[in-house]
Amino acid sequence: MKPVEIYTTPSCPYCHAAKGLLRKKGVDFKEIDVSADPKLRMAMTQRAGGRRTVPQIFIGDQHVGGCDDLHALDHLKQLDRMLAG
Ligand SMILES: N[C@@H](CCC(=O)N[C@@H](CS)C(=O)NCC(=O)O)C(=O)O
Repeated sequence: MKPVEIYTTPSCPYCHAAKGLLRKKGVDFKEIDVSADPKLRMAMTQRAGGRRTVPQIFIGDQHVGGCDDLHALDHLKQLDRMLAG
């Protein structure tokens, strides 16, 4: 299983939905809370190719995108393959 990282803020419903999907799949992830650290949020934006919203999700080195992107990959049956590597 590839490492999964998710940048979040505590009050973000999209972040909770994305984490819920990962948990439902039994996927461990590293959560990076950017709510109190503008520098961390800037680093997230740079890593995410300019995207500023949370969540931003990475599987291994691959940028997945946000919550909608994660669910879309799952609907397309591509998420499990990406997670497995
Ligand atoms: N379509 C995006 C929506 C993400 C979104 O709108 N996130 C909100 C927080 S719930 C956000 O980051 N808003 C801008 C901000 O907080 O600065 C996704 O699926 O991830």
